[in-house]
Amino acid sequence: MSEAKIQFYKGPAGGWGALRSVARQLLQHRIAAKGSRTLLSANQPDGFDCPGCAWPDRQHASSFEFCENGVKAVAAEATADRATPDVIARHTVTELRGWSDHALEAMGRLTEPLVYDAHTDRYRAIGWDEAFAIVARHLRALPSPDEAIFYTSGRTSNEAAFLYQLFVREFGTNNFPDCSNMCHEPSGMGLKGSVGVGKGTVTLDDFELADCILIFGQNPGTNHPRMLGELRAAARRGARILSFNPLRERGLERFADPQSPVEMLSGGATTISSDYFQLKVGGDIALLKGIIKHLLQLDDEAVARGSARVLDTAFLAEHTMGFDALRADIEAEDWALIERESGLSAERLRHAAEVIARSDKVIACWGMGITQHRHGVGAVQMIANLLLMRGMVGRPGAGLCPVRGHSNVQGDRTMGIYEKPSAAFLDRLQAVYGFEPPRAEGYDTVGAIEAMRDGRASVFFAMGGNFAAATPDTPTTWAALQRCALTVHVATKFNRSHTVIGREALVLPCLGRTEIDEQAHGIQHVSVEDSMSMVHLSAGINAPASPHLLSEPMIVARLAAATLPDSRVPWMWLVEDYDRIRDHIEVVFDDFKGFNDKVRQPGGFRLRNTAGERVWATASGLAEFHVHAIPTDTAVHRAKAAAGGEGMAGMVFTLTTVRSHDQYNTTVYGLDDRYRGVFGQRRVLFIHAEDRARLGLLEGAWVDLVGAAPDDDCVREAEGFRLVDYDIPRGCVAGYYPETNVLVPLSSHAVGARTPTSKSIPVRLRPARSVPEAA
Ligand SMILES: Nc1nc2c(c(=O)[nH]1)N[C@H]1C(S)=C(S)[C@@H](COP(=O)(O)OP(=O)(O)OC[C@H]3O[C@@H](n4cnc5c(=O)[nH]c(N)nc54)[C@H](O)[C@@H]3O)O[C@H]1N2
Ligand SMILES: Nc1nc2c(c(=O)[nH]1)N[C@H]1C(S)=C(S)[C@@H](COP(=O)(O)OP(=O)(O)OC[C@H]3O[C@@H](n4cnc5c(=O)[nH]c(N)nc54)[C@H](O)[C@@H]3O)O[C@H]1N2
Ligand SMILES: [Mo]
Repeated sequence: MSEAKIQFYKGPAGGWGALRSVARQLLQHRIAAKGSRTLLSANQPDGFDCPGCAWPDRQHASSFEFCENGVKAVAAEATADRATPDVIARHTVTELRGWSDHALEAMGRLTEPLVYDAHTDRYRAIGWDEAFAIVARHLRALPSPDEAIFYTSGRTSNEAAFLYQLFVREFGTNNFPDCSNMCHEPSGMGLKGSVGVGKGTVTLDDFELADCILIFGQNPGTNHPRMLGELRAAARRGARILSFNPLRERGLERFADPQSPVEMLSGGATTISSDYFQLKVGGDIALLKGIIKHLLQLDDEAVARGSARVLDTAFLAEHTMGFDALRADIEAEDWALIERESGLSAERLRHAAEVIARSDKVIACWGMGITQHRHGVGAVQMIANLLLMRGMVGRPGAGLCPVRGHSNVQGDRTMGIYEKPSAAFLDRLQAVYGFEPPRAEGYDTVGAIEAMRDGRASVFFAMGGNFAAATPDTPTTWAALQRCALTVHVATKFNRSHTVIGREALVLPCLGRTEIDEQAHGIQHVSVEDSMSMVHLSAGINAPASPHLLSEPMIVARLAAATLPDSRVPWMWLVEDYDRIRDHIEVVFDDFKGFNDKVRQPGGFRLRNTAGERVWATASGLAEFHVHAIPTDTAVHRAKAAAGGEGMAGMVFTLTTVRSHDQYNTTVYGLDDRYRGVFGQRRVLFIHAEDRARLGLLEGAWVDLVGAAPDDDCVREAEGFRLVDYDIPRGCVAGYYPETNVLVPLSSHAVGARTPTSKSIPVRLRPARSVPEAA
C-alpha cells in the first residue's frame, strides 16, 4: 500500500501509469500466472463479459481492449485468497462491522454458505439444503408476500434475473429495489418521457461518425476506461469533445493509449476535451438552458442572415411536440439566474452553443453527475431537449448516450427487475405461466428502506451488491436492516452488508463471471446487455473459487423449488441447460425472438431501439420537449440561504460524492486516486484553495463534515477528512462514496425517480474532533 501523500498527477490518463497499476494489482491478488489468461479472455467472443462496466466492445470480438479498471475488477474476482468459514469465524460480526470496506473484501472469495449464530456472534458453515429451507420457512411464514424485499445489483446475468423476477412474482410481490434506483433511474424515466425508450439510442458505430461529443457529469478515465479509446479516436479525427464537469478530471483532458506503441514510447498523449466547462455542482439545468437559449439566438441570427438554420425545423414539425412551450420558457429565462446557478458566464455558454450549432452529428453522454440530484430527471430531459431541437436523435453519428454502470444493469431491467412493471408484461407472465402476478407497485430502494425501518417488511434478500454501504442515510438504513427477521446475501465476496444483518442471516456464495458454470447438460453460458443494447454471451474460464459455489440461476431455482412446492415453473429442469431459460425469455419478450440463435452469432445482437428509428413510444406518439425550471429551491439552496454568521459555521458547501480510481462502487481495491493526485488514503475532501483559505485552514487540515439541510430531522456527521486543494468551483467540495453516505438523508431524492441526491449534499465543515487512526 502506498504512503499517504498528495501529488499532482502530471501524466495523461492511461499510459505507463495504467500498466504499472495493473502489474501491482496482479501481484496483490497473487494471480500473475493464471491471471494473464483470465485477462485475455475478458470481452472475447468465447470468453466472459468483463464484470467492470457496461461500456460495449467492438463486435465483442476485437483483440483484448486494454482497460486498467477492467483488470482490477477481474483480478478482484480471480484472487487466490479465500474467505473460508474458518477465516470469517475468527472474528465476531460486531468486530467485522468495524473493518474498512477494503479489509472486508480483502479476505478473498467466499467458499461456503454461511449462517449467522447469534450466540457466538459469528458466522459458521451451513449446507445448501438447510440454507434454502431457512429462507423458504421465513418467506412462507410472512403474513403477506409484500413483507419480503428482493434487491438486485447489476452484475446478475439475464438468465438469473429472469428466473429471479419470475420466482418473486410467483411468490407474490413486485418489491424489486435495485442499484439502478440509485444510479440511472432518472435517465430511464426522463428518456421514456422524451423519446419513449428509457435507454440510450447510439451504438459504437455512431461514435465513429460523430463530429461533436458532449460529456456531462461522467468520468470515463476511471469508470469507463474503454470509452477513452472511442474518445481518443474521435479527437484525432477532429471531433469536438466538450466536457461539463465541476472537477478537472485527468481522463477528460489527456489520454495515452496503452495499445498505441507510439504514444507509449514517445510519451505522447491525445488531448480529449477540446473545451472544458467547470460548472457548479448541481448547475446542469441552468447550464443546459443557457446553451439552448444561445442556440435559439443563433438560429434567429441564421434566419436573419438567410443562412442554414440551427434548428432542424423539418424534424421538429414531423416528429416532436412541445417545442413552442420550451422556446417560450427558455426565452423568458433570465441570464443572471443562468449564470448564477451554472457558475458560468453567458459568453462561455455561447462558445459551447456555437460548437454545437456548427456540428452535424452530436452525441450527448452522461453519468452520475447528472442523475444523482433532486432534479436529475429534469437535467436528463434538458439534454434530450438540446439534441431534439437540432434533430440529433435517430440519425447516424448522433444520439443520446446515458453511460450505464454495472455490466448488466440494463439487462436486469429488460428482464423485468423493476418495481413498477407494466400491465402488458404482467399479462404476458400470466398467460405464459398461469399464475396471477402481483399488480401493486413494489418498493424501490428508498421505499424498501422505509418499509424495513417501519416494520412493514422483515425479510431482505439481496442478489449481489452491498446494500448497507451503497445506500444513503447509513444509520437509518442499518437500523432498518437490523430490524429484519432474516437477511440473505448472494455474493462473491464478504462485504459490509454481511455485517449489518437481521436476527437471522445467511450469506450464499455464488460463481463469478470469470468462472466455469457446469450444469447437468454441460458448461453453460449466460447473456448480458451492455449500455448500447447489445446482448451477447459470456462464459467463464476459471475453475470455481470453491467446489461449493452455486451459480445464480441455480440459487434462484433451488430457492424457488424450496419456497413454492406447487410452482407452475419447472425450476430444476430449466437450470439443467440455460438454453431452456433463454427459450422461456423469448416467449415472454418479443424482442428476444430467436434468442438462442441470435445470441450465438459473433458479437450477439442488438435489441430494437424505437427512438433510434424515430418511432416514438411516448404518450403522444411524438418525441416530447419538456420544460423544467432552473432549481432554486433544493436543500442546498435552502441551506445556503439560511447560512450566516462568522467563520466556518457560516459557510455552507455543496458536497458531491465521486468514485476514486481504485474502487468499484463499495469495493475498494486500493487507496490511490492516481489521476486526482491522491495516494495512500481515501478520507480526503477536495476544496478550492481560496475557500480553504477563507476558512482559515491550511492544506492537509483535518475537518469533519456536518449535514446542513435546514429541514433535516437529525444531525449528520462524517468525521475525519483531510483538505486537498483542487480545481473545483468555489462553494463546492467533493469526497468519496461510500464514506460520505451518512450525510445523505433518506428523504432527499430525485423528483419522480427517487434517486438519492448523492451529488448535492449541503454540508458545513468544522475542525476535526479527532484524526482517524488509519491516517
Ligand atoms: N472502475 C470503476 N468503474 C465503474 C464504477 C466504479 O466504481 N469503478 N462504477 C460503475 C457504476 S455502478 C457507475 S453508475 C458508473 C459511474 O460512473 P460516473 O458517472 O463517471 O461516476 P462518478 O464518479 O460518480 O461521477 C461522475 C462525474 O460527475 C462529476 N460531477 C459531480 N457532480 C456533478 C454535477 O453536479 N454536475 C456535473 N455535470 N458533473 C458532476 C464528478 O466530478 C465526476 O467526474 O461507473 C461504473 N464503472
Ligand atoms: N454517495 C453515493 N452513493 C452511491 C453512489 C454515488 O455515486 N454516491 N452510486 C450509486 C450507484 S451508481 C450504484 S450502481 C450503487 C451500487 O450499489 P451495489 O450494486 O449494491 O454495490 P456494489 O459495491 O457494486 O456491490 C459489490 C458487491 O457485489 C458482490 N458481487 C460482485 N460480483 C458479484 C456477482 O457476480 N454476483 C453476486 N451475487 N454478487 C457479486 C460482491 O460481494 C461485492 O461486495 O451505489 C450507489 N450509491
Ligand atoms: Mo451505478
